[in-house]
Amino acid sequence: MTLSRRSFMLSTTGIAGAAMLGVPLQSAFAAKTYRYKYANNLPPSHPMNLRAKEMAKKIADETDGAFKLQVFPSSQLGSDTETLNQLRSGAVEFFTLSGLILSTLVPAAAISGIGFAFPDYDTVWKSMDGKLGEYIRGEIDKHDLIVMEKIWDNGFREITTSTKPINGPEDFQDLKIRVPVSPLWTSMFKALQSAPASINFNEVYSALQTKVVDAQENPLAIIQTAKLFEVQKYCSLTNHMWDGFWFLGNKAAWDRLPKDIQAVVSKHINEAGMNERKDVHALNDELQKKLTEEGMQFNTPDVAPIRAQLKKAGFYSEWKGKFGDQAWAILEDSVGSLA
Ligand code: X2X
Repeated sequence: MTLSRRSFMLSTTGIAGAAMLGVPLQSAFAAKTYRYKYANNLPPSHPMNLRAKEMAKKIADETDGAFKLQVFPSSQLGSDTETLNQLRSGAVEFFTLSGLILSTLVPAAAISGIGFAFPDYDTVWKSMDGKLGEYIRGEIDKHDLIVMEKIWDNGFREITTSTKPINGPEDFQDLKIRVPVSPLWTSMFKALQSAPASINFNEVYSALQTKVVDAQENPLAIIQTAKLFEVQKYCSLTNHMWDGFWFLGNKAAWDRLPKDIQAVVSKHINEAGMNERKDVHALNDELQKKLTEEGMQFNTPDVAPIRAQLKKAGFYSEWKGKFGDQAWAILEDSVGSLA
């Protein structure tokens, strides 16, 4: 068969015909190839990056090389604040970001980070895959960004310090604690009467090492993979907040992709997110033992008085006012009453 005849057959018989004729399936995708960047703030060994690498390979395979995703872990392209700007300008096409940090652009995205809102993972996934997540994604959509349906897990956050365990509300007093760059985080730790400092994640290790701050809070999977145990002694299991990463894309870059490529890309990103959730959950269950071996000392404080302090300080009523009654009702429908 001559080349011209083959391409004639391809255009008239379509994909199924091409496959029967043994013509490579890549012809089903656009002749153009796309190379997109995906940035995140976590170490290469975190499940987020292990799953991202796997997903990039699956996408390249399934598009016969038409779509190549380059993964940039560890804030290689800049801090979260900088990368969010690059995502908006299109310098970076994809970025995973905590809803609380995204709230500097999309205020409603912080609502899932309200202190002690989620009692357990069941409630997290029911809410984030349900009405609450749908509401937040709707707000993100208004901002020239696209967002994948499945939020990736960061986890329930625990407090580490170099100075003392957190046993109750009094131990938060004047605590020099690093928090991500986000009004909700700062507000929560101010309500606990700490002295929070907003620092992007790429500077957390050195901020702890040089004692710019004495404490930070993150899920165990991060304390382990970012080696924060090297510069922190105590870990208090407060589970004070659940946090997840929205998988965001630059809207113009997304709209440039042919529909068939979009479908393959979003399928694999969402699938990888579901797998990452399982990985993180498993890690957070098993890491206490490993981190103890690394020299960390664990304790499990009673969180009721800590939560009571947040209420007393007006934290919940202040944020209910900021998010508005409608959004707050969606949150309480999902997680139960926060009054
Ligand atoms: O900055 C953090 O602490 C981190 C890694 O958990 C987030 O991205 C919110």
